Amino acid sequence: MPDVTNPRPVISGQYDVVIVGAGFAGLYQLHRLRLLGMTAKVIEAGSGVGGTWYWNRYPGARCDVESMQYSYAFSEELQQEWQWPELFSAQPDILKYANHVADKLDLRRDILFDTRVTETRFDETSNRWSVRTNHGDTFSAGFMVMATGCLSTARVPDFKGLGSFKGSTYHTGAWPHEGVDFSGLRVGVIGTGSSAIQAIPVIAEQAADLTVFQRTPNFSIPSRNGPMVGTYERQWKDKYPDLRADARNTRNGILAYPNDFSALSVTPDERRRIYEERWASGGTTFMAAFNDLIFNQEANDTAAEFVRGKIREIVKDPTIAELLAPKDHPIGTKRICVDTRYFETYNRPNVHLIDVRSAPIEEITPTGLRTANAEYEFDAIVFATGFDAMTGALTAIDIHSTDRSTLKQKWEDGPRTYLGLMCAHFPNMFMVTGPGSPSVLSNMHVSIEQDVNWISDCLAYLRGNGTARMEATQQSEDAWVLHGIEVANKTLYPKAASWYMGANIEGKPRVFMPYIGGVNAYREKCAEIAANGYTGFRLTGPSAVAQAAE
Ligand code: N01
Repeated sequence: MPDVTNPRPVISGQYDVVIVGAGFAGLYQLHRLRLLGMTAKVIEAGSGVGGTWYWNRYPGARCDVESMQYSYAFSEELQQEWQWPELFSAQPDILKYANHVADKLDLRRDILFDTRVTETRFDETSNRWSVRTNHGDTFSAGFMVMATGCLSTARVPDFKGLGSFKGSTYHTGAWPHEGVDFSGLRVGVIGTGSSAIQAIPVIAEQAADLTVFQRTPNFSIPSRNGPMVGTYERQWKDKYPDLRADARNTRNGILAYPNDFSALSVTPDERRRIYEERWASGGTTFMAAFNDLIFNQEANDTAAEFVRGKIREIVKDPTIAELLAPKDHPIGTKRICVDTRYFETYNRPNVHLIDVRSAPIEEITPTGLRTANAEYEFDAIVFATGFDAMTGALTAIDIHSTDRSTLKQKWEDGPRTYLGLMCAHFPNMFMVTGPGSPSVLSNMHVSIEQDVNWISDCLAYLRGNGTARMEATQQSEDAWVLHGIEVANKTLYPKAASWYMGANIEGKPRVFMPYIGGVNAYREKCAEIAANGYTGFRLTGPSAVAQAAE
């Protein structure tokens, strides 16, 4: 259906590749295709580039991978010229960077903004995709690259009375671009995930009164953010290519200087010393204190208890401290959070914590919300309730397979892919950081470059070999899904009701979605498959790219 709220002339066109999304994945993919001399159109729902950093503008939004690592590595010129103002970058600085890259590489001329892809169909005769948008546009492309992001479908739970609230409501993942002034307001925040943990300390400073509704407490480590230190920046820039290569060969794509020994192999005093050291240096590298924290419950318990102890030290009210101390999942198995004075915020007189595990939210009311225990009045409610993660953006599009089902139907029992890059019965459709790839368990920039490079090399190979059609075989997909489950089951991750498992959405299948075998192992596997002529994929027909270029 054409978008009648925002009409514009309908557009059509033929391209070698249609890319969906202009976040860091889509931008780099466009750049790589241009270098290959292929024609491409990027279709982007937002009015600007940046993906997740375009939408997530909530107060305090910041990346918890440090700035020197959370950036593109493909251009030495770019990584030398760009200067990050802080050790961990704030959302406006990351968005500025995305815009700088788009301008520097002159990418905007091939991006169609304010447009959503709604439906795609593969024509088996021409081996081309037809792509439709919410404006009624139609594009034909030899290949599609879905650069739709892993956390791009903001989700508000289906609360009774939603919409009845007379005040303002916000979702952290779709924040107003003009910002929000909470001064003097009574604010309710629902959720205590990464977004809430960043937003709460900032909102608390502005609002007259802030009430946080917590269902599951989260482990959070102080970021120790600060201004970029010149000597530190220099250390990185002097050795960027080597350090980037080292990062690619780690489990998470982040240089975290892990200790390669068990938490149980040292004395309690030594263990505490190591945890104190990691706590003092801050950030997600806390989990690299020992090599078995995600594999061994007993080892994990030592880290979890250390962090619970810190929460009890920081939070003055022992009842609140106990509510904030996570006990229902191993540390790190729900995405570990990184904060700036999060736990300290609960010592403020204008901040209140309500446990909605014991007394769930029953209804949003015209004046606020009601839990099983009490009624609360607000001027504004912030939904920090997360995303339909990993699959939501893809299943929102009617992507039709060659066997008459849609991707949404195929993934009814959980996502199924080969390497997170392709699916059986969806020829010529690649995904960047798709489910079944390390994606959200890694530095996204590292995984994006890995996937985009692999896809681009693959497209060049197909063109060079006169191949029109490529798809994952059912057998290779089944084997990869099984392998993903086996690897996940060797860790403690499946023990948590996390969004990695689809557990944040009622009715979503409980399947561990990202690949936890490690960025390094995944990278090797992908390289080996390509080197062997794309084993596990079926390659057929005359070149679609050549046809498109004619
Ligand atoms: O979302 P979440 P997020 N009643 O799903 C709660 C990345 N990120 O936007 O845990 C009451 O983690 C829900 O409770 P529970 C990062 O990968 C990165 O915070 O399901 N509460 C939870 O507390 C992150 O993991 C950065 O019991 C309800 C919260 O809402 C991911 O994005 C910064 C509820 C949702 O937390 C998502 O983070 C921010 C209900 N009915 C985000 N439904 C950085 O790089 C849900 N909740 C720093």
